[in-house]
Amino acid sequence: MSESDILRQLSAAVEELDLSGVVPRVQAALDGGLAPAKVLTQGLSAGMREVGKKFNSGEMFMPEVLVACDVYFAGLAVVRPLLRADKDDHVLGTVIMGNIHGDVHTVGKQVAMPVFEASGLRVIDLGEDLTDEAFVEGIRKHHPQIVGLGTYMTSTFMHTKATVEAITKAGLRERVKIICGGPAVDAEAARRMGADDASDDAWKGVEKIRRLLGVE
Ligand code: B12
Repeated sequence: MSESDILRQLSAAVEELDLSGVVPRVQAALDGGLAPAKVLTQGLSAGMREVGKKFNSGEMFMPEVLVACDVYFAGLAVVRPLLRADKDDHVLGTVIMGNIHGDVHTVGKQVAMPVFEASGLRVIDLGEDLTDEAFVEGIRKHHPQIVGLGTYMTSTFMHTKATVEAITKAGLRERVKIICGGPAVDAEAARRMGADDASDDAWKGVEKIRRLLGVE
């Protein structure tokens, strides 16, 4: 089987909600010599991206999206330890990720984090429904170059301003770039609220983070 056929099979496992088939497929791809990063970005994540498109167009419904996430995570569990070993020598930078106060949507963050990891970023998950102070503490503790704000509702996206102000007040704003993520974000509005950028797509988010880090 060609490499592109194997990658298509991995993507299909996620799209077809093949929970029992995904791990053997991932293992076979790795045993066959496919790079772990490729298995994730061009296989499993490509499938998850299709699921997102189908959800937005009404071809798939939320219960199916949640099963697709389970399939994705089952495959990811096999690949993730190998990626960490792969990437230790050439980490692009550290990202701390967390959901802004009042937001408990977890799926988007859980999809975005491995996409970021696969692109060479070290990712630290601070959690959900975080106070502004938790982001300030996260910066002090982990020394990230990037702060990823998970904002999945308009109300929590609008809270960006307060979170950025807290980071500024703590004297930490110059040390980090701030990017918002979620379905309701807008880059212009994010900048007006003091952040640096925003993305409603993890893969485009990686490009934006690379630009913020100055590594085109
Ligand atoms: C599943 C879901 C829930 C689940 C969450 C389960 C869970 N554990 O996550 C439950 C049922 C709990 C829930 C609750 C609520 N929800 Co809800 N929910 C959704 C739904 C249907 C899907 C979200 C999702 O998982 N999408 C799939 C993921 C993969 O997409 P994503 O989040 O956009 O993530 C992608 C990118 O944004 C990016 N990304 C994600 N994070 C980050 C971070 C960074 C830094 C970057 C760069 C990129 C990035 O990467 C991902 C892949 O590309 C959306 C509808 C929608 N179309 O989005 C509503 C939605 C987000 N919910 C909404 C609402 C209003 C609520 C509730 C208030 C409902 C209610 N009345 O009770 C509560 C509030 C809960 C709270 N306090 O947070 C609204 C928000 C509307 C708005 N604009 O304000 C939406 C848009 C539905 C709607 N159309 O009304 N919800």
